Amino acid sequence: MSQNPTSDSTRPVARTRRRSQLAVALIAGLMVSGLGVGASPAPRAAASVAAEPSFADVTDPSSPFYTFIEWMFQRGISLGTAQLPAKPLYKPADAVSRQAMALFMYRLSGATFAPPASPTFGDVPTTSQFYTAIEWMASRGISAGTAQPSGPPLFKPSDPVSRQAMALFVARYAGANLTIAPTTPRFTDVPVGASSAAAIDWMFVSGVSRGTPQLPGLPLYLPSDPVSRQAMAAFLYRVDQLRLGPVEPTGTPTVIAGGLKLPWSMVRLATGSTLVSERDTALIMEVLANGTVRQMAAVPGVVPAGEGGLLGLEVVGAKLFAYITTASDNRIVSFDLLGGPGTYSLGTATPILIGIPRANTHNGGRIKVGPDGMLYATVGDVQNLAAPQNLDSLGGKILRMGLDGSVPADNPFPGSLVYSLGHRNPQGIAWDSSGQLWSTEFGQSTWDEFNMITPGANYGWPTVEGIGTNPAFVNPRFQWSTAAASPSGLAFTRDTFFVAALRGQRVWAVYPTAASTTALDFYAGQYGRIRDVVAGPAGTLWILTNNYVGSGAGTDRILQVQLVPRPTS
Ligand SMILES: [Ca+2]
Repeated sequence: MSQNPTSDSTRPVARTRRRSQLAVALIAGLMVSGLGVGASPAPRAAASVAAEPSFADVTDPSSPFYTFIEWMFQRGISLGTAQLPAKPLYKPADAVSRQAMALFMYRLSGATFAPPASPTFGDVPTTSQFYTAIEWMASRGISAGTAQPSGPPLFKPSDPVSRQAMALFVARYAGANLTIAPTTPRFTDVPVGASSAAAIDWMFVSGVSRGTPQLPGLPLYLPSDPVSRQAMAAFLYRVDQLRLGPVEPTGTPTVIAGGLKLPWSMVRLATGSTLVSERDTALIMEVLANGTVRQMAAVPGVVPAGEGGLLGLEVVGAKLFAYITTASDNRIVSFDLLGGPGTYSLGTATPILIGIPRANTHNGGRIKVGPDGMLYATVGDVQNLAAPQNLDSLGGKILRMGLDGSVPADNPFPGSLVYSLGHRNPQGIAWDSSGQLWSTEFGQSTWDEFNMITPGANYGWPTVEGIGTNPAFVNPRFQWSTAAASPSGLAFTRDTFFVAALRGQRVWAVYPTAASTTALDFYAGQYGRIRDVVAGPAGTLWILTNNYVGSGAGTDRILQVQLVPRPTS
């Protein structure tokens, strides 16, 4: 072990010393190059700097790591090695041991964790001073250790942490989707097929590490090198910033796939494939991880007309659900999802909910499974103004059902699929991190709505459009002019809602709080009409366009955009 974490483990964590209590000095424009961490955007949130250095061996405020190491101290993540009565030592150039890293990440998480009575790892007994932190790593799925032919896995607590292992640990900690392999190398020394390539790619796109510049050419990541304690400070600081609240799109989107015809909904699968519905062709297209698009299946029974056709898709395990317009109704059908990437196909259709009214417009059509495992569907008023306020009609509602179409016993109206009523044409639903459901809804000619959905609540249509004064109806938490929005798909990722705007031809980022809701628009007019948005790989956002006209090759695309923390004011 090349550093002494004893005091890191035994001294109390300074939980009360949070950044809000600290004198703030923003260190802007930090450039860290040639030191294994790499150039990165300047910190977006203010890092604090104490009146005098906290460590005896990190005293130069102009050092590229000074801010991050001070942050480690102020945040209570590392108090260094005690040198009483002198200041502690941080030992910035030392390698980080795996047990110290476990402790740092555990403290960063702010979690309180009760470790199991029996050890998970063969080399970390309950008597280890790092036992709680290392068991927390295991419980969070951040590290499963090294499997042994017999007996429990080994954690190897004294080993140094390699930069590639670090990438995997922090990406898992941050909740990055690591199932999709990168297709573009970011670093000279990390080929796309490399072990940990997805995690290292996430380090790049999230801005946690941009490697060591090698001009000209791609930077180096140095995956096998040990992580120094100063680099660890920078990594954890940036990871912490990623988790610090809302984000916004930045930069020019990249094209993931093209050739689509009026796509309506997309579902990203854990296998790396993405399934996309095309409204008028009634085809489900499979977008492979490398961007190749193949026709996966034609959904039977779809009769496209006006705004109806093959609309929402959802996948749960090996079941695919589709919201479709037929000759006689809108309905939700399920299929077995067969095969795998490149060979996906559908089994026989099983209708799980028939008789949803249909019309030329206002068909709703979004379906998603919620955190409660139930299937939710948005249904428009189907041009029948009596439907939204009539509990016996499925029109103008958000519905909640079991995966077989059954009525959950805890729905707000006994025996009814109705979850909320008084909607005009809701086409977007998403749940925030607390499990609260939100929805986007097309207004008639004045106000589009962003609603927080409460079971059994009435959202006012057709009596009220947008924010009104009738206490019988729940007001939207935000409203747009229909010219600026006409909102369809809704996604929630990284503490931020994203709204796909059709007529508005842009992506809205929405930030609701208890006190007020703000919204910012991005890419207005640049990519045409936007139908859907979903969380993309590595903390990105995917955007689905809706512009195809005519009978030639498809012109709609899936775009990927980076998300960065919103600037703090
Ligand atoms: Ca309303």
